[in-house]
Amino acid sequence: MGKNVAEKIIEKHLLSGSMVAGSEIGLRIDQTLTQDATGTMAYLEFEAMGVERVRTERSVAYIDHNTLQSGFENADDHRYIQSVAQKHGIWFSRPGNGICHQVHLERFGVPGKTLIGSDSHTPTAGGLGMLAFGAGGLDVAVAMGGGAYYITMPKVVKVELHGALQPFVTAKDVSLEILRRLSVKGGVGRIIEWGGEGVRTLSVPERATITNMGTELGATTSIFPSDEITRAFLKAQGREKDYVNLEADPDAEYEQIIDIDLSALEPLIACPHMPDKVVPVASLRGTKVDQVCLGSCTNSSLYDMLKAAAMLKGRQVNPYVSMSVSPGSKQVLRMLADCGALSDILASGARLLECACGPCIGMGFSPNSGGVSLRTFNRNFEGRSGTRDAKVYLVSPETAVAAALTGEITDPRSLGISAPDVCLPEHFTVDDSAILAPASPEEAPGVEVLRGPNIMSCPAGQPIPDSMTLPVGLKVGDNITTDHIMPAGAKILPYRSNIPKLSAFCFEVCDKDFAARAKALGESVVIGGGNYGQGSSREHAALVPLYLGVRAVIAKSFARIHAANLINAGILPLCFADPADYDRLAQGDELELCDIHTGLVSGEFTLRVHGESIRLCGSFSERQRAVLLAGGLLNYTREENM
Ligand code: MIC
Ligand code: SF4
Repeated sequence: MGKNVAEKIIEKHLLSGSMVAGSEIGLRIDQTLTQDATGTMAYLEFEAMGVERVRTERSVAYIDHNTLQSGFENADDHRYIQSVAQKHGIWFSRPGNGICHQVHLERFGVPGKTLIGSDSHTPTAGGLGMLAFGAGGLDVAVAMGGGAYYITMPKVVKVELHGALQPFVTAKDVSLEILRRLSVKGGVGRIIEWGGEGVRTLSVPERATITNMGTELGATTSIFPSDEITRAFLKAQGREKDYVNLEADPDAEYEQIIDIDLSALEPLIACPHMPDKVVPVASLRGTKVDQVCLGSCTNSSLYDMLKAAAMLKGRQVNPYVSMSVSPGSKQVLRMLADCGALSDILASGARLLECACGPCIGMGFSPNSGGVSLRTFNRNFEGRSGTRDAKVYLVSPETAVAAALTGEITDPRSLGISAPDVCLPEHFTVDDSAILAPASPEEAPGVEVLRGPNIMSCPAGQPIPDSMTLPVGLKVGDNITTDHIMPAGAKILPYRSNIPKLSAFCFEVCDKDFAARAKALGESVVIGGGNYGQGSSREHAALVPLYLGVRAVIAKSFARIHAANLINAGILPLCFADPADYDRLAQGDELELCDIHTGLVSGEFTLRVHGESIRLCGSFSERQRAVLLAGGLLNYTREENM
């Protein structure tokens, strides 16, 4: 039987398990990446494992999330990451060099290889035909140490693309269309493999926009084939030697095939506060806009920036709109400058921000009170922008610029101007001077790892006991994101390396008193709805609750990376056997969980509350059981190595 692209890569990297959907597989990981907001923890964990030098083919540490340095904390984090990278064989991308996913695509991604990154948008590299996963920092640390990365073998869904995009309709609209159809839960347990004749009409940056937002579908990862277009991109980056052809066999099988006719798409927009609340841009025509942001790992490529620059050229941003532009990398920025497009952007009145995540994670440029912000980003969760009552919409660069020019939501096709006609260059300007090589194995022992006073060790997990009596510390609803559990933004991000400090903000968006209450309770349980923990890969959304004494989370269902992070932290994630039982629990209830160890094997658990029983379930692999019983992955890995 023929194989699809995902299966071909998995088969080559399979260390344990078999490629049967639903069973646990262990994968050999060729490359890893980290960014600064999750990186300090990942490297502290790596150090705790006691491995001298990374065992991957390539590991890269990026600084891109918190580059504000509004205090010593981040500067200390950057210095720590730089020194730990140098010592342990990791490449270091300096602050200002760009957003990890954009730079990785340009300089390091290799078709057919595996990559895990401590950032949920790591699947961006799937635009190059790489099998790339977002993961918790601890999983990345283990992979750097040469350990396998474990996932549940996903089902593979094919999206068959037909036709070609019409003027002003973009790859971002393809992402929004699939979100409109499948929702933020539609990709859970699935790999989205893009194929069909329409693939040939999409450049690598466009493909990367699409694989990037597969994360918002909850997909395990997303991938494109590697073809002549991939070769041309790699060649233009001076990396043609990294090219391999990778396509699905003609008789490859898929769980499901979804058809999208690219020629039939129109400009789309995701409304507040979920990426799947998608409607046609035209349907919101005339809505007043306060702010427009161009950038993020979804839409900050040279291609996106050149299109925006062409539309802005000779025109002025509306006086009531504040527009920011954050190019994805130093390469993009330099090339914009060299060809004059940067001058067109600046002359229009747009503000240039650093090549970093910036406003996407609330690091500055927050909207005004109740403001409407149109962003080319991938997430519009409540409060993420830094302004609680802001209304954030997600759009393509073309739709963003149309709104910046008119001051209101505008279908770019109605502007009466011709669509930008942009070709990718034959050669990108390659300058890797901001990427520092690690010390040689001979020099490494002499490198001192530099730590600052804000860098605290990570909290230790406790082995899961056979029975627990726990009060419900908090009950939340459906689609709770990691931005709810552990918010980010300019005020909080500086404490990513300081869990005690960070803990004061846990669940702040849902319940300001949670942190103090959890501390007072000592140990507690959180009750969640469906798709609990969607969004970011930040393991802080598990480590901070662990620090606050959360021993278990009981939800209708979990997002993949967050469930893995809970297990890695030694917190028990359980589901309601009957989701309707969610309504039977309330904050303050005293829950009794018995025979947990038997339940870990059988997958069935019984909860006693108010003298009644509620059935819970959780299917754990043998390895996950051992991790929970050891009190988390760090303890487990230490025990394994002893
Ligand atoms: C995000 O987009 O939410 C982040 C910030 O990039 C996170 C990582 C983090 O929280 O540090 C992600 O997507 O994993
Ligand atoms: Fe950075 Fe935003 Fe991309 Fe996360 S989604 S990596 S914050 S640009």
